[in-house]
Amino acid sequence: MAKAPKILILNGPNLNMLGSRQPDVYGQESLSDIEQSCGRHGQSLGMDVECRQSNSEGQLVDWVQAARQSHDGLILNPGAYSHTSIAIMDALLAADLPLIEVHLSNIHRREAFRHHSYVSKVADAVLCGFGSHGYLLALDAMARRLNAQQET
Ligand code: CA2
Repeated sequence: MAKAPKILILNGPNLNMLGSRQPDVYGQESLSDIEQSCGRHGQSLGMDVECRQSNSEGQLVDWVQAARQSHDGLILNPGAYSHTSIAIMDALLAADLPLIEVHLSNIHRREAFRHHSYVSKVADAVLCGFGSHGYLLALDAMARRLNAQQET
């Protein structure tokens, strides 16, 4: 039997506060609720899901760099760093892993400064506006992508 693909889900700054404030924008669930659903959903798809969160840009860069050796795919909600971080974009380019960017909110319906994402420039796909369900959709898409890769 083939080994379960390892997927790293990274969440950026302030996403540790989910569920505590702005539920109208980001939903009622805590990050821990979302991470548990992702673990269960990943398992149902035959994938091994690991979740981490950091408020620090450098920490996210370090994790992306290391993921090249340890993981088969990345799902990333870079939070506000989406709109500012060339460093995270460069790390993602170097990691060269299947990458899906997720945003809870529809960033295109919000302030103009949220409309541009450096991460979208290097992501294979972008999901936004689905709330926490976006992470599960990203896992579905990642499973499909990795299965297709295995068949070639
Ligand atoms: O919609 C998303 O997922 C965002 O990545 C969330 C970021 C925002 O800067 C991006 O433009 C879009 C902000 C996350 C802040 O999360 C909070 C959660 C609860 C209370 C306060 C902030």
